Amino acid sequence: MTFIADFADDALRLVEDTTRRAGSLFEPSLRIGVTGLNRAGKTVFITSLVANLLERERMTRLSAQREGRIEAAMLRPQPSADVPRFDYEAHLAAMTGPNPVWPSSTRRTSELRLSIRFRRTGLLSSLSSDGVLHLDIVDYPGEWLLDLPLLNTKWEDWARRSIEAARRPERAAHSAAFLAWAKRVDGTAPVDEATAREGAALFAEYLKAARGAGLSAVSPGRFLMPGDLAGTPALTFAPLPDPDGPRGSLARLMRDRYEAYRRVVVRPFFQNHFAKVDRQIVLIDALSAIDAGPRAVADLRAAMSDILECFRHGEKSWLGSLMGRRVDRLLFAATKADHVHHTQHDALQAITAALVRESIDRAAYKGARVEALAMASLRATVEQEVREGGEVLHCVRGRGIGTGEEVVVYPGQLPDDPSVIVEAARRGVGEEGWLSDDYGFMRFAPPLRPGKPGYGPPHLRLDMAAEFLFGDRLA
Ligand SMILES: Nc1nc2c(ncn2[C@@H]2O[C@H](COP(=O)(O)OP(=O)(O)O)[C@@H](O)[C@H]2O)c(=O)[nH]1
Ligand SMILES: [Mg+2]
Repeated sequence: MTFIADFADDALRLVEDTTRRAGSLFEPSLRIGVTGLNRAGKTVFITSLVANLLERERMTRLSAQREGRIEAAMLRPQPSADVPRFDYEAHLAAMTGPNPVWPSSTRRTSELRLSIRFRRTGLLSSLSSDGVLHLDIVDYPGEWLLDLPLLNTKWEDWARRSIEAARRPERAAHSAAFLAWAKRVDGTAPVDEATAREGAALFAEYLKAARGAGLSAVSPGRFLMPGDLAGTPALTFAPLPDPDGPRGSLARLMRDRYEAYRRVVVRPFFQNHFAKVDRQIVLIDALSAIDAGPRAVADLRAAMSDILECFRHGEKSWLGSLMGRRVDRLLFAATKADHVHHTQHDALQAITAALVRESIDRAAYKGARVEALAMASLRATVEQEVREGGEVLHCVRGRGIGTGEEVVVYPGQLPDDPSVIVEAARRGVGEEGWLSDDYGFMRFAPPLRPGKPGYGPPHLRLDMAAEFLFGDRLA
């Protein structure tokens, strides 16, 4: 009986494999990972990208669209049975309804399949049939990517480094309560669950506060984004200044749980989700970091370099065995560029590129094609010039969140030379608040009734992101 069951199972698997292979032969699919830290703009990006691929008049920098070769695009059932569907309809309704609001925040992985039928380019195109490309768009928290180094870090090293990080000046304000706990407890004392839980809670609070204050390179990721794992033993640990202890001690319990975290959280994520991605976009809220000052920019740079590490697995044997395919295009996109006037977009893009450039150069990076872009998934502002004295201020105008009233804001001026900001970040000193005083308070509601038939939601350079991520696959 077992034999037959096994056999049936194998046969089924064989059929599945064959269909998948046949499917991929005639109708290729491309898995696009969309990531970024919480509130970087993943949900808005996916919603607007899909809406603009369904209604394509605003996508002229996507070459297949410009050349009139896209025949149809439609949402189709996704291939992964175990990942929730991205709730496209609800998010679009929120953003483009009669009283537009930003979509509600989500904290888990989700997926959506959009299939595009297009005419091929080239001499033989009249002879060959239409092409079909299935885009599988996967949304996952960037916080989880920052866990990659844990796979290769022993408990003792991780504990020591995490305590050191907590003691850094820019984190001191957030970590005091946790550090006091760490100082108070004796790791060699017998296990006491209440102490472990207290430590884990204080550790998580510190990480969340650091993140809330604009720091980016904060991990372990699930302490910020627990998903379904909140309260499990795998998330009930914290680093100790003295990480060694005998059997049955608190330090030993913490070590076992750190190991469990690596085994049941980090490894499966990289194996099951990350490893399947073909192309990746990393959304970053560079403007907020710039506004928060050099330390936040330095931290963003560190986070970007950690993220970039995840894509260099070709050079690391311990990673290579974990990862299947290899991401061959990677886009770092500074989002919410509609917060500044278009005269600033190139500067924003240059700063983003400079932040990535550093880690690429440092690592003699030979992996994916990496690019930087300044964009807005949903453009919430229009531009306005305001004369003040003899000067012209480049302002943006939009509906204030909450009130819905029109406001004109001068967001400030980014330096033309990106090295000014990158240098200040490297030294960790320099002027706080690059942007105007208004910038930190600035939040616009989505624009009123952006929809026209044939036109998706208004955006900035979203079509350039699309061209980079999959334009070549529509040829
Ligand atoms: N002005 C503007 N704001 C944006 C844009 N994209 C995202 N936002 C803002 O950023 C917030 C977080 O975006 P969301 O997509 O939910 O971030 P996620 O946590 O990465 O999924 C939104 O609620 C908006 O306030 C954009 O293109 N323009
Ligand atoms: Mg989201």
